[in-house]
Amino acid sequence: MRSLFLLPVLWMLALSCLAQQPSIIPQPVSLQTAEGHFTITSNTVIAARNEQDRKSAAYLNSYLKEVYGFALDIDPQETKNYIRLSTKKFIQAPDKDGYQLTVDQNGVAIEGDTYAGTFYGLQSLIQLLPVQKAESLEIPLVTINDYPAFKYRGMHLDVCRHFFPVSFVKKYIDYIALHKMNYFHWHLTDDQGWRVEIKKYPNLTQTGAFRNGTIIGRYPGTGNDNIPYGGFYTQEQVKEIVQYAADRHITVIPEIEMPGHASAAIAAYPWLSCFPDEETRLPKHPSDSNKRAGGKKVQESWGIYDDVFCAGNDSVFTFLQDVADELIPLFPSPYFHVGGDECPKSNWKKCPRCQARIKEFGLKDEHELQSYFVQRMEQHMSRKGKTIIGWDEILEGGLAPKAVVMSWRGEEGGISAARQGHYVIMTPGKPVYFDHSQSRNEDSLVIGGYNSLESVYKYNPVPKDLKGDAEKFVMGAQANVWTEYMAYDSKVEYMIFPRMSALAEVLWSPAEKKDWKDFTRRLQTQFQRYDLWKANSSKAYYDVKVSLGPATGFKGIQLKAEAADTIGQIVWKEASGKEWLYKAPVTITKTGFYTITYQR
Ligand code: TNX
Repeated sequence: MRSLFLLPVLWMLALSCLAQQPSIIPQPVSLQTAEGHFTITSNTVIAARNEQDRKSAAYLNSYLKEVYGFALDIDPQETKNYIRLSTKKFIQAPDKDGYQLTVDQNGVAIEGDTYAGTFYGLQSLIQLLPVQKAESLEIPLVTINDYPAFKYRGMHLDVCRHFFPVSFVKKYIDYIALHKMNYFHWHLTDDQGWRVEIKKYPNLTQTGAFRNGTIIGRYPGTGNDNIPYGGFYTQEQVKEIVQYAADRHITVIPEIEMPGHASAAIAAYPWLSCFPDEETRLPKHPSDSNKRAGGKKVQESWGIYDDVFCAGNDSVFTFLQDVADELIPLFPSPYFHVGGDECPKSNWKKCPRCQARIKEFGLKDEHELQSYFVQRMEQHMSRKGKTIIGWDEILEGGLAPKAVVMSWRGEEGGISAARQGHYVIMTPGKPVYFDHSQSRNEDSLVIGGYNSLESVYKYNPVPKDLKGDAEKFVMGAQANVWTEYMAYDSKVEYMIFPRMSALAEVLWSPAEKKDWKDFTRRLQTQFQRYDLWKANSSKAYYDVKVSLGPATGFKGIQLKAEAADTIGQIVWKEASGKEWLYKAPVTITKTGFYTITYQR
């Protein structure tokens, strides 16, 4: 009898211990807690001695102001009640961007190995703060030693299928920073819109940035909304965004798609096509706009289109080099993404100039012509000091000598490139395409496929087959966010959260520290942080999966309910109002109305 009383008490004790554990995502390499706490109030002072550390101080202030409604003074002399930011500058492990964070009764000390390291320390401090708005912010006493597992921790955003304003791009960059990630891959051109101002070719944005309408519903769609749609970033806005990212230790990689996904550019300058006089071929389905009449058009539906950049016309290369030459000074990134994916070869097969090029260079086929295309662009980029990145199709027909490969059609492309001594970034559709569903149940409109939070968490960017020397060529991984079905900001947030938090841990935390169960514990706080940031998020993690089968002896049906984690409980409710905690499959013998919910 006594043990029955004891059990609930022990359970509560266990819960209160859990509550004191910090919930930092990604999990630091080492974290020790001590009894007690330090309290940040508006009297706390940020001590920062040099300009870079003062920039981090300003960042912290902008976060505090936005979330908690107050900012702190900055004074290098402070010895009590301080948050001290100091960068040791390349003392420990210069290539690691590590940091040490100590909270004691006197204050917070963050020591970065590099300025980025100090900034990451600040991100951990931010995650020690309470998740409710308050004027005095109590944080636990901790000692953290931390550095990232992978050098490339990226997020991609397609701004072509749908356009996102500067304000949201900045917010997205903030989300990247809050996850200690360091690359933003900006997909700037595609069939449905050219989104960056190029002064030498004004039509790219005058014409190419706008379409006459957009497909309604999931491809092939139920119609076309016939509403003009578009937008682009001026070069001034690009500079502003790149600077905003740099202040957060994030590198922006621009992507200009070639040779495929070129309809918007071709609509602006038809001579970029193999067949300038041919009108844009439209998909034969309901999403065709009825406003179309002749000529080249920016596409209004999703998919892959045959009208691509002509590989036999030297002016096309001059054009693309001019575009690159205007963009290169705006992007300090060592990398420039040239696309390379999904380029149909049908036009090249029919085009006399492309065929002449194949003959002239003794190329085997159109795949080698694509390889010629990419290599020619690589030579130009490398003269300008840039390393190119391409989707894994750039392997077909031979890789350009120094190209970095983004492996998206699974991991094979990445494995093969690494074995050839090329650096690779892993972005396999499964599990890091965040345009795929997070739920097995009905979700909002999304591209097919199911990438659960758990599958993202369990992902390892270094494939099992890649052992030994080749392993070092895996720079890291990235989630891709294609926006065919994300027309507004909160939908993007819904699709990335919480999966982005899982990816951050994949890329930052050492493999031996990864622990799904503990992640789900910290996730509860992370959901509150999304709320604090006023960011939308998917709650698919709490989905209850229901399956039905015949009951024993075929007497009624048996209903089995499963939930992904052990933090909450499944509650079964009947129409009569009677409810109980679901423990085991239930046999239903009568028609009725049952509600099954998941409660924390
Ligand atoms: C493939 S991934 C594409 C994109 C689409 C995406 C939809 C890649 C390099 N190309 O153009 O938006 O699928 O999931």
